[in-house]
Amino acid sequence: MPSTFRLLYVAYLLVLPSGDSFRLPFKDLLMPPPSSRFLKTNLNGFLGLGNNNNNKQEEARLVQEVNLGDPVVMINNVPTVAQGQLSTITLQRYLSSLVSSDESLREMEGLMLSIAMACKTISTLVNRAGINQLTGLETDVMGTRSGSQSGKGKNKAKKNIQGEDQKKLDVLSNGVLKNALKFTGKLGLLASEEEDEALLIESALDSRYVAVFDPLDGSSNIDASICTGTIFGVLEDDTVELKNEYKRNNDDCVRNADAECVSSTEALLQPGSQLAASGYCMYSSSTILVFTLGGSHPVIGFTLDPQLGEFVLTHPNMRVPKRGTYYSVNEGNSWLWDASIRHYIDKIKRGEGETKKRYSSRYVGSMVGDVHRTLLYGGIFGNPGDVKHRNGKLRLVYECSPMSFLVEQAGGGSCTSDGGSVLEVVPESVHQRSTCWLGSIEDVQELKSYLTPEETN
Ligand code: FBP
Repeated sequence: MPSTFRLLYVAYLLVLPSGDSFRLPFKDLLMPPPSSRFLKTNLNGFLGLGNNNNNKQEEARLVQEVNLGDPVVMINNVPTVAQGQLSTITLQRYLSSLVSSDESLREMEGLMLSIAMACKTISTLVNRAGINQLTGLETDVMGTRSGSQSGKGKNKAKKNIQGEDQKKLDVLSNGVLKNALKFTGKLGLLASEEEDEALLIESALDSRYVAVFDPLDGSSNIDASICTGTIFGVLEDDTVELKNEYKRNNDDCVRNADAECVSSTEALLQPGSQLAASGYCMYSSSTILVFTLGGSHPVIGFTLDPQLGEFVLTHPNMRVPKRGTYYSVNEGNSWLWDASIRHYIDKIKRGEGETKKRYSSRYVGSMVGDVHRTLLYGGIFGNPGDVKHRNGKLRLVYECSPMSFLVEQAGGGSCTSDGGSVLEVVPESVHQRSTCWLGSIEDVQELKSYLTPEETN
């Protein structure tokens, strides 16, 4: 903000005779010593820190003015915020700067803004869950909750296709994100953890993209207000021709060149390496949206400024530290794990791994929370699978693939429990499960040396 403007603004604060609370600061000035508080409250507003209620609109107007005006300074596709300068780069401003230098990203801009809007809404729903009685299980229309004091047990919790109880917020978040994506008109197919079948959007069949998402990951933690998140992935749709033929035939079996029957939801069953974008939004002490557009684009993070209601750039170029000192896995299942995995975790716990440092355990039980911490601090997160659940608990299409794509784009690594690449697994169904490890590149390589000793020795 130009210095003349600053001076004008301070003058504006000092001489304003209006009847609103600005009198307060003026009054404050007259009564030293709270002058520092006056400076703090108002200059904070001036600098966009904004904890002086009256300055909010003024602040939003100022930031908005800046947002629309100046192009974002990008260095190697990474938006730069000058040292000490507060970020006034909102998600909207960042995306419009990207599009101004690469028109082919225009559709992705629209998609990302809709995803962000949905995440803002879900963030509010999650934050106010207790206040709005949105905690607890989704029940059937009869409305009596199973096991409730009333004892009318007929009604039972609704379950998704994986047989998991659906939380009220699972269903609500699913509705919010599904509609936000549908209304972009840029997606012909959607797959969600909370939808039994893939959703074909007739009005946008020949769209360039399809999307996959877990609307509220870690929802088993929601009633305890522990962090949860939304996970999403966007894929290019290489089956537009097929889907148009499907529309013509009105039959779900369309023959491809090899006369094989190809379902109209084929575009959703692509390996993670084909993702055009992926990310998550974490609902915790802050609401943070982290995503990548792949290619030469960074992994980038925006924090929701509750005052501006805008996602503001806070993590311009997220890189996973090469090595960490944390492991994040549900050790409650360790007795069911393969020996190689038990051996690896045992070694790093005792400080007998490659670094000879003892690793500490950190496990929230919400993939988004555990992956976000791993992205920032390094180390390794895993859902390894075990003798009871060979393929683990996580879903390949809308949990493992989008998160592995993101972590690898940030310089980290990922693998399955047999040491293979998560991103090369070709899904056979939308809800198939997969084992999944991801984190610091050196930690993932060390793990792989236990999983596939023959390859690494
Ligand atoms: P959903 O809520 O989307 O079903 O999430 C699955 C999840 O809660 C992940 O967030 C988490 O990493 C994992 O399951 C926890 O699994 P476990 O109960 O085996 O520790």
